[in-house]
Amino acid sequence: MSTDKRNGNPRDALFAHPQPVVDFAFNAAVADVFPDMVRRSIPGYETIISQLGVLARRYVRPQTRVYDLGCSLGAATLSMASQVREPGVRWIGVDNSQAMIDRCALRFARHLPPGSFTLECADISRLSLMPASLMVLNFTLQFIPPPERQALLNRVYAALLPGGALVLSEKTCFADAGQQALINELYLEFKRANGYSELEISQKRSALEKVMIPETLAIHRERLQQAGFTPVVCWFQSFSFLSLLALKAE
Ligand code: GEK
Repeated sequence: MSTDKRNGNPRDALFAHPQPVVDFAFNAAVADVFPDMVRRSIPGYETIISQLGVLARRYVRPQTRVYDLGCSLGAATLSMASQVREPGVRWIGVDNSQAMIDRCALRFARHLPPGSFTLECADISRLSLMPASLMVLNFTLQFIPPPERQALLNRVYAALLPGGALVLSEKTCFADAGQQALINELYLEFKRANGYSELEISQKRSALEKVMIPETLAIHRERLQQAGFTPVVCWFQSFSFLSLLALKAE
């Protein structure tokens, strides 16, 4: 397996050879190349991860929980934990991929104080959430079937403490066909610029088609408002990838 010369991460070549279309799954092969895959596939990923530390400084309260829902290898939590100075914070990572949780556990054990974190292999749409000051859905809601999204956001809102926050990052789509086509083109260039071949791009797109369902910014805003969040602010956007900060009143 080749590695990225800059950081030694195994390089994502999962779709480099012709293969039958199979729905994308977060299995061990994906988990092994995930840092490289996510950096080369999500424009602005590294910026969002580092800025999550800044948002966490503002919203994490002493002696409270912080949930990282769909935590993968825990990059969001590690960034937040590196910035938060409040005492007694409990970091909770949840993912329904055992391969991700196993690798995340090794990282948390290396970088977080013993006893400060919990990792759970579970489906976040069926998880009971405890009170928390901050919740993060960093590119996870897009993998939840759309009819289940409102109920999940309602539960996130209900579990947040007054003054708490949700950070919701998503790949979105545009209602206007012309804007959608333009953004698609630019995103293709981003993938090519990051070394993905036409074959890799098209095979990955087919694998994700039924698994990852982007929606418009308007739909996300409406759902968050319906859950009770106000205000809902878009604090980051790169092409169709954006991140929203949604607050629960004091
Ligand atoms: C990061 N947040 O690096 N329940 C729990 N986890 C789920 C579910 C579910 N129902 N569906 C998908 N996942 C991370 C990146 S990746 C984004 C998140 C991407 C998990 C899935 O196993 C995967 O680890 C994660 O959500 C999505 O900040 O790969 O585009």
